[in-house]
Amino acid sequence: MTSIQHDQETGTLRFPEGFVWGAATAAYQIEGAVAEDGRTPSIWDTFSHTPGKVLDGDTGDVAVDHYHRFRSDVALMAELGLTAYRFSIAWPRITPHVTADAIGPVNEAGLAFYSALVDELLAAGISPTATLYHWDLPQALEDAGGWTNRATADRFGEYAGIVAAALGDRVGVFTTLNEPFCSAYLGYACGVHAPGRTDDAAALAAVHHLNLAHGRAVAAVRAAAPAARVSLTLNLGWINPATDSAPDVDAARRIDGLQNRVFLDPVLNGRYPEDVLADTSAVTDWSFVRPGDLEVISAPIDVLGLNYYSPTHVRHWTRERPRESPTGLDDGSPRPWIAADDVEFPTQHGPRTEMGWTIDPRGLTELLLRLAAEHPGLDLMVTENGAAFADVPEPDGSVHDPERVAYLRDHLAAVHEAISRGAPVTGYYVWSLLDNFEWAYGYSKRFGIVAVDYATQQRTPKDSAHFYAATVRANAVEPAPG
Ligand code: IFM
Repeated sequence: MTSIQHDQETGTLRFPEGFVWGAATAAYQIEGAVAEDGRTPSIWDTFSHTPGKVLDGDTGDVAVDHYHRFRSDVALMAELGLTAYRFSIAWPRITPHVTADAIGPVNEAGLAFYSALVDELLAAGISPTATLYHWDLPQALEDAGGWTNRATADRFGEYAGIVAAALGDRVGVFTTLNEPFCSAYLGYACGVHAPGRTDDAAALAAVHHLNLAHGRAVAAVRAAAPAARVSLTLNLGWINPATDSAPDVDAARRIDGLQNRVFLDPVLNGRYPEDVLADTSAVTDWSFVRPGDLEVISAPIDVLGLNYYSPTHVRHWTRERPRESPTGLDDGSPRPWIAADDVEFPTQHGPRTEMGWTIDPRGLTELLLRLAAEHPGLDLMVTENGAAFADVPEPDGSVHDPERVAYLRDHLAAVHEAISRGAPVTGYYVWSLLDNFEWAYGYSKRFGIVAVDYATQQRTPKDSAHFYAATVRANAVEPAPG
């Protein structure tokens, strides 16, 4: 890559030549067609059909019908000038009869769907990046313990090999897991995501088995598709202690351990952080980590994906006052933060997105610089970044979303800043291409740069899509007008 520029006179931020400009989605959030082509239920089908789990009882049954509309969706991406598209593959479409003991027969119809998608992308000049796991675990595996069962990691490696063998001649990057933090802690500790369990020990077993699954998948993809690059995507936290007092700094250390280092260290350094093992020793003895596991987990990867939305502010909780959570006072329901009862997340003032998430692009710069400093030589990608806002369509369907435009502009400037300070960031994927099923929030939160009318499935690029397209075209971010 050539060096980047910041035009001091115009304020234009020019990105390196060859910078990858993409958009990201995930299978359960967009595909629909949950009972077609031989696909069997995932944990998200079960969870979303369980009353009370998803807002308004929304499900991904139809989602934005991408399964049937993928050709026109790819045409839309081409109109926006995207150079890459990050999508995920629904495991239950590929091996619908997997059990804890055996992967079962391959579903050729499921593979054919993704193969056609990849061909359509390539024909449009868009590079496919395939995520192998974005949370839709086959329900049969959950019935056998899900991510608490080591066999799930073994089956995941086999599934990864099947996908890589089928698509590896055309897919340049395979990402093993998306945000294992969410799979483990939101799924098994606080239960707000599928499978909805609330068991801290199970969540830590899930952490390890997800890490092991990643390692098994790296080996399988390397064997089946030696030319492909392999990556892992983490939603890392930029963790700020409220003060530099020892208790606040220790609160930050704990959250950094649970959110960041429990994934980064085994994958990139071949060990679990001693302090996390000590902090959680009353919950589990970590005996699920077996000899040889860390060698598997730490097989080299080519790219690390970072998903960033919002900063994390922490403070030691003294128990003398009600504890705060990021979006208001803690209501006492289960938390994802295992063995960190004395940590609270003080409310921040200033702008927020519709999710209630504080907006602070500095975290993106700082995380990229941290990764570059701690893991030199590893390519970095921003694999998700974006914002939900309460879009109000005009009568003609157009959507003016100045807050999202500002969010994207500021976060792209933060990426530019990181690159200019030496971070090897090779691409950026906006979350998300389309409005879609936002997990426990159902369809109530819109992250897309393209609006979707859920009644008609009509797609309409928002102002943010036009802003992004102009950015991609220029390979540069222009300053805000005025
Ligand atoms: O929609 C999700 C996505 O599936 C994973 N990363 C965060 C996004 C916004 O919550």
